[in-house]
Amino acid sequence: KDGYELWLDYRPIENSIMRSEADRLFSGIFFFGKNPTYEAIQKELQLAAPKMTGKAPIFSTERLNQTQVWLGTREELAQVFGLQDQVTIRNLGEDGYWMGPVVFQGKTYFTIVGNRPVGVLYGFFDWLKSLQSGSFDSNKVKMESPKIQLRILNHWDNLDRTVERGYAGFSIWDWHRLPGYIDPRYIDYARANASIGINAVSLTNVNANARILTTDFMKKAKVLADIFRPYGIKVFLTARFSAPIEIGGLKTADPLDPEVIAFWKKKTDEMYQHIPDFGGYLVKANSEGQPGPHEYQRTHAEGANMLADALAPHGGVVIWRAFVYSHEIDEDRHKQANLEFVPLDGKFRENVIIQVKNGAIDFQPREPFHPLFGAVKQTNLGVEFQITQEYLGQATQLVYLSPMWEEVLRSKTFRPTPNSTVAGIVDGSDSGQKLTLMAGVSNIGTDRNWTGHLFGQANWYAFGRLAWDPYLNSEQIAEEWTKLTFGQNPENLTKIKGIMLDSHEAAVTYMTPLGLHHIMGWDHHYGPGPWVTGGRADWTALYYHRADSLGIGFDRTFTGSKALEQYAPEIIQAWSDSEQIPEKYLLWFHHLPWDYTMKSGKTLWEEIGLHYDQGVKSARKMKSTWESLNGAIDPEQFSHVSQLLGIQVQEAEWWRNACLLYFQSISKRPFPSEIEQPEGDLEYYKSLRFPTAPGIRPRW
Ligand code: BDP
Repeated sequence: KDGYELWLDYRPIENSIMRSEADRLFSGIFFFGKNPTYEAIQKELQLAAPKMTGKAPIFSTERLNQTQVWLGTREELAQVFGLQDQVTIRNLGEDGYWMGPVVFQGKTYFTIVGNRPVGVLYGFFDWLKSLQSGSFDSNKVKMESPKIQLRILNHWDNLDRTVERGYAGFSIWDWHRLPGYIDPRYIDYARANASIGINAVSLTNVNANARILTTDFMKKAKVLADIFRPYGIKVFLTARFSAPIEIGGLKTADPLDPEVIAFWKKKTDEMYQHIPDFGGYLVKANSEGQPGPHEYQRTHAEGANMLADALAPHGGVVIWRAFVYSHEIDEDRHKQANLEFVPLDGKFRENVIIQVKNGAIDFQPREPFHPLFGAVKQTNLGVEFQITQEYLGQATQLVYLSPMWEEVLRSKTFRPTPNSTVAGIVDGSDSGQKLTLMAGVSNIGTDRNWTGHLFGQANWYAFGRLAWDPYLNSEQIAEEWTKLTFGQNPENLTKIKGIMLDSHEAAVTYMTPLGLHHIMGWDHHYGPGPWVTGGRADWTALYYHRADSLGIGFDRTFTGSKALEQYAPEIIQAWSDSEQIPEKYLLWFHHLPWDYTMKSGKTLWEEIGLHYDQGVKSARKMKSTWESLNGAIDPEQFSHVSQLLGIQVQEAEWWRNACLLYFQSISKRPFPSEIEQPEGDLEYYKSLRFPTAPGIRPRW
């Protein structure tokens, strides 16, 4: 098994009762209508049924005698039988589905109904999953609808097929051979996304190239949009703010300039001619050198609204990123998004949503939630997670990210209501916002298994599931994915789930324990680099850990950068006290003496050492648990992960040794005696170079 099939690797249903049930149901499938989405369902079943039951499915042409399963929209069913009363789907929104038994003239039909065909598709995938994992019950009614409207993957893919922070090969979008050549991967990609509820994709890097907005590229993007449409997936593109200059021949990109306004209107109208359901633009502006409205003394709102007005007549949306910071501003990078966006609250159009990274710095192994959540009242906010593991061992390390995302989603913001959470803001239940979004920066590439590391697939899967329902728990998601990927064996399941659920804490512990952050290698962010300095300060490790002879950590309290002030009073109160703040965030907000007494009674220096060492032990445990699966799972899967875990253990040791030697050179305290002594000295670790680390920002 090389991993290409992802979680859609249908296999013989193990439970015999379930298998004969599937056999019966697959022998009479009837669709109440005809459309490309139902055709997609048929194709999927043609693929799945023979693998699951050994027989091809039978699609019936009449709805009664031969039929066992009904599929259709509420409207389609109603026209034929007036069945709408049996299925309470009406309130389940555009993407929801109802499935369960429907009795007609004394016979029971297992029925999947949506308000739109795509709801039927989502229900169908859920049904297959329940048959596959042995939990299906034809007498049970199940209703589901996503809590978030836009469940979007953000590809950071360049037009030359390099991928910014991509660790699984090149971009799957073969722009050169589009529109003429359709790579079968495009269809498999759409199937995989639809099966987990992802309904939008931004195809191109946020560090955008204006050429994607030329007619030639629109024609290429159109082909992808046409492929994705039956699967309920809309296409978004990244809009480079300076496109009016670069491809429009204008002298300015000032968002209030009439010619610029006309340029975007015309571009957008043309886009909709090619892609009638085009989703809209994703924009990174005035951040890390990207052009934006600030060049013309205009605000982010003026920039976003100009694009929003061009999209509004077509129903399109502007996704405007809050990841803005400038090295010209002498402010803790942590504070800059709130400084920009809080004063603009209420100034954005209804079809603008601000996409906020989960934390204020940048996809660190662990970050406290971003202070913009809860700080605005009349601005749509979506959350952006990074599925690609830029700062988390890239595609060599097994780090199951769902627990990290869950931690953020469940974080209490205390605003706008005392019980508000990030999830409640993002899904609109606390914030009341109408437009909702969860974005995931894709980890997908041309590698045979799509994500480089087999367990990278679990992160793609988990992202889709959490975007559908941000209140799901990571264990349940891990269990679903593991069953679909490795089968049902309960012993294997317990082991694999255990590895997954421990993996994030393990990585944080051997990389950046106790609230340390951004101490990775220069630029590629691979491996430890706590000594990194020089150049732009807020890209260096020294800026973030602030270790000196007295202690370590970034003081963001009232005595420091005051970033903590951007949170709700309840948080300020608890976190400004080094005794009360959860230790996992300690050095994120406090600069403390090396001899500071921790909850354990040990000194901070000792605890840093013990944490790094514990991280290594956890990585070793993951590896040894995996080794015990030898012979119990597919050999190719086993060997792939086994080898990568071997590297992960070495990297965990590398992190521990490099960081402790470096911090020791500053703290001037001895290694805690119980820790293994490093093999090399600090100079050795500093001398290591990784010129071939993948995913580096292209310089051209
Ligand atoms: C950082 C990446 C950089 C991205 C940037 C972004 O290092 O390559 O361009 O985020 O999100 O994590 O725009």
